[in-house]
Amino acid sequence: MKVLFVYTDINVRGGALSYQFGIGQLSAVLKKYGHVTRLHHMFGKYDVEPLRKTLEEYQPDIVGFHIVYPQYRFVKKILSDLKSWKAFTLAGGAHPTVLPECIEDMPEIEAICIGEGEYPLLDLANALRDGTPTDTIQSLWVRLKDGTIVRNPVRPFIRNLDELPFMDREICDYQAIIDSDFKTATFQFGRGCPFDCTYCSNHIIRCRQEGGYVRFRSVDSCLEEIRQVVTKYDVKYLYLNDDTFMVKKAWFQEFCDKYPKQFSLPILVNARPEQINDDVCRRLAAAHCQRVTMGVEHGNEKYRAEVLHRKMTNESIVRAFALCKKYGFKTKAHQLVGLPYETPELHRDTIKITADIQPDSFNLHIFEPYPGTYLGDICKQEKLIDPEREKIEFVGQTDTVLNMPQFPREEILRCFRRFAWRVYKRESILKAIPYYVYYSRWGEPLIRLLQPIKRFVRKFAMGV
Ligand code: B12
Ligand code: SF4
Repeated sequence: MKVLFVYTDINVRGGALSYQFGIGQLSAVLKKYGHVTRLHHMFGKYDVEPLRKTLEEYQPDIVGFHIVYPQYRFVKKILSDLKSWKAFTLAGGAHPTVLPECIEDMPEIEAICIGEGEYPLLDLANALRDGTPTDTIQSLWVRLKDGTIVRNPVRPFIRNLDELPFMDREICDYQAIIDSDFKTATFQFGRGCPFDCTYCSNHIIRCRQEGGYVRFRSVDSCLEEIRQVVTKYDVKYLYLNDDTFMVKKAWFQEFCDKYPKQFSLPILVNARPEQINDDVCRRLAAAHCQRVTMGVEHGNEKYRAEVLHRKMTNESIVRAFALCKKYGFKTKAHQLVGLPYETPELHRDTIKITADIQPDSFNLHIFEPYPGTYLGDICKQEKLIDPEREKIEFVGQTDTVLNMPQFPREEILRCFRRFAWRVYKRESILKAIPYYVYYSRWGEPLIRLLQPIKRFVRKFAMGV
């Protein structure tokens, strides 16, 4: 069977191309069992014409959309703009997993996949090839001809990730993706996260399937995947994009022991501040770690614990960043503003903690409520979402859809734009200025304009 994946990446901040691990994994499984795959990546601005051409030329048997909530509106637009769909059309990804009822709003779609899609999609491709029923496949909700929806049970999480082939990176121009992010290849060695942050979808995704959610490939298999990627592509950095790289201690230790014996490329990792200690840093240093990214998200301890369910002290955050710096790692922080119940006074605590930790770089996001998540549902119940603003298209996480009298939109935008200045002005004016421009209203167009020299801009602003 010929399968076409559609990955929409529209109005995403920063201008770097991205590799969708889910599609890479699905494609590898399909190919292993004799099916043929192709990817259509709609990047930047919405334009359906190239996809129309691909459909005419490729004539797929199956079209599979990957959907995250911020991209959902574009997928719906594609479905209605292209009207008649000859192929079996389905969707999977975080949004259909969290909110499978979205199938009701996509009449052109024949099925949605809840949770991991490797085996459901393989079963579907095999069933279409063999002419067997497609409406009894586990993990798929399937729309019948009369419009009724069959809700099949969802299969458990895949227990052993090593049984999956390595992700298919040939489905896209993978070298272009590496080049667009400063020669960085990304890897996802595990799945799942044990924490319950209320703004994130993990706490729902975890409940959709039975079995253990947090899993990793074996270290040897990860090293083999790295070897294949660095042999084939021109790579300078490896970004190990797992939500929580250090969550399984024994795995983490084995990786840090074995990696430097085989590779010398710097690695970039994600962590939670409470996971950082001397032992972890020593191991990371041995494994050529160059940067540690940590979510701080909010600077007010009580607010962070009660509203975001991130129960860590400010002291542990400050200590974690200081320790990383001591070991010579670059640090990056993720922060949020414009959250439910937040006030400008509470946001000042986020400025304060970021100024205290002085990360080499940071990402400040304006909170976006994802339906079905704990915080997304609170926004809905408390009618915080402005229906008019929800219709507007804007670059992700640079504006708000919330209408909160205690923290009006204009104030959220002001906080967003001035954050970098407030954080860096005392320590480094040279850093404060480019960041200030980046977070200003001209930041996004300027980034696109500066694409050819962005490596130098980054070196100047972040020192990496
Ligand atoms: C790595 C990652 C990224 C990377 C990689 C890009 C990508 N799209 O994967 C980067 C940093 C670029 C990124 C960007 C964004 N991300 Co992100 N990301 C993740 C993360 C941490 C892991 C995803 C992953 O790779 N998992 C492993 C792979 C194997 O699983 P998977 O992608 O889910 O795919 C499996 C199933 O979903 C299913 N499946 C997926 N697609 C399809 C299609 C078909 C046809 C079928 C049958 C099945 C199927 O089968 C796959 C294999 O089992 C998740 C958190 C999480 N736990 O999911 C957030 C997450 C997916 N991201 C999220 C968001 C919002 C974004 C951004 C919009 C952020 C922004 N504002 O810029 C962008 C959107 C980019 C885009 N166009 O999709 C949200 C989605 C929320 C939601 N409810 O929809 C998540 C869940 C995190 C969160 N905060 O809740 N992201
Ligand atoms: S630690 Fe990160 S990935 Fe895990 S639940 Fe929190 S925000 Fe989501």
